[in-house]
Amino acid sequence: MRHLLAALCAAVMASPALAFVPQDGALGFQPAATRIAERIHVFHHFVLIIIVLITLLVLGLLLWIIMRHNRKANPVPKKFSHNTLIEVIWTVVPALILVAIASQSFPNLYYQDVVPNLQQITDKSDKLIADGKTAQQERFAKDYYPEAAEKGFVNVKAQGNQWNWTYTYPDLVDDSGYPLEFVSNPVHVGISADADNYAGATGRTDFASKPRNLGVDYPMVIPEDRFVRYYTAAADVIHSWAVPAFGVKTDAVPGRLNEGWFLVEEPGVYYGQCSELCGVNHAFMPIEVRVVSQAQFDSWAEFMLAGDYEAAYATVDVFASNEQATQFAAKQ
Ligand SMILES: [Cu+2]
Repeated sequence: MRHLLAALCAAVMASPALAFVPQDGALGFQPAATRIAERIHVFHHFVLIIIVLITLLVLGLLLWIIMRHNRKANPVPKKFSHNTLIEVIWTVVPALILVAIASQSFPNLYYQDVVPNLQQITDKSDKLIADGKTAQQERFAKDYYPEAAEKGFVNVKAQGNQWNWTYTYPDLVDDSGYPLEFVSNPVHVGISADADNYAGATGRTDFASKPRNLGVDYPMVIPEDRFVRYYTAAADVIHSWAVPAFGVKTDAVPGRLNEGWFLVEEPGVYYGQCSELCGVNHAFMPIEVRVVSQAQFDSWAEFMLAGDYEAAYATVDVFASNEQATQFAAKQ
């Protein structure tokens, strides 16, 4: 038993990366890797409870009417058509339910939609600490990460193309002043055997091990514990940049720049897909995001700017877990 445990530990320690991918036969969401996704999951569970209760109530009413008010059980029906009390109830109660749902939904919408003002976060956190409001500060920090706010944004633009993504890092510029920009291509298009063919052309050995129709050759890379402000744009038709574990999905519209934000605490490989029907290869423009330590991110950026994509990829191939809890589902 001890040997088995040791072997298991070794296998876990040696695993190159935590991968957040859809599981065969799984139910529910992928684990939440951001506070945005956590809040979406909590809201989902809240609404699910309401839906179940309403469905049970309607089912109960139906059964009651079928049993008690059929022709056999109730041969002489009463002939009234109005009941003020019941009409007030079935108007007011649904309205209150909607108000309850909105009260949970609107703060979440605002939270994910509005890119936070980092200076305000730092100021507010400092003020709460200065005022001795520790509990309040902790609650605030859970949503707004004051420590990360001090480090500023990492900016990334994701441009949808028929059918791949171009990632641009406007803050990472080479000696000539050009920002880091590269194309992220799928390693499978359709059947999985394609990966081997594609790998043969590039000399890469890891393509076949990537999850089918989710892996890319050069992923988007971001540092852990940093506010990421992402922009979406499109070169041709409408695409949508979406990563389920981040709780993020933003349309990429030609001629328009959309924006959003997220912050990931747990290093790992996170997968998503284009989520707006964009043409014949819509199913084959996957999104792969690697969240790594700041040091790894910096050396990745250096290699990418120097044009050595393979060396850059090697720096983000393996990384350690921060053991950050992800909510509501088991990690792979
Ligand atoms: Cu697309």
